[in-house]
Amino acid sequence: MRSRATLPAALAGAALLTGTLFSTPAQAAGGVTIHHVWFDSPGSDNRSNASLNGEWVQIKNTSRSAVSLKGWILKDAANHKYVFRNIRIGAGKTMKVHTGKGTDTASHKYQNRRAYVWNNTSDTATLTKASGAKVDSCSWTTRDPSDKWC
Ligand SMILES: [Ca+2]
Ligand SMILES: [Ca+2]
Repeated sequence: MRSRATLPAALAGAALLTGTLFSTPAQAAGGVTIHHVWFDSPGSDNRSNASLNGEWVQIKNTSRSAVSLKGWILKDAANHKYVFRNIRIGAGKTMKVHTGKGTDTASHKYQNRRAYVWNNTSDTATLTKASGAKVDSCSWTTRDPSDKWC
């Protein structure tokens, strides 16, 4: 029993060590993903600012170092774009990009829109670098509830 339990732990340790040894600077610089999307704002979509801000895309930096998001773009399938300012996302940190108006903080950004951007029926959120190079995307349909873990 005891020896069985130690084997997976040992393997996990080896995998962790391997990951550390073979991690390159290029890999450390990447790792920003679309983590969670709340595409159907809670309650009726009445276009109030609170409702607009109940619609958001959360990104996450899964790498071990901060990543500059300067000029990066978050867009929907219809090409409505949100361009990130000269900001960084810390290692392991998440950041929500809300649809409505608000004052940006480290972990909450606001598109300052007066209309919803993420379709409730189906849509795709795409994150690209300033160059247009795709970083990540996440799609959903009516099969998903009000949100999608990507
Ligand atoms: Ca929506
Ligand atoms: Ca709704």
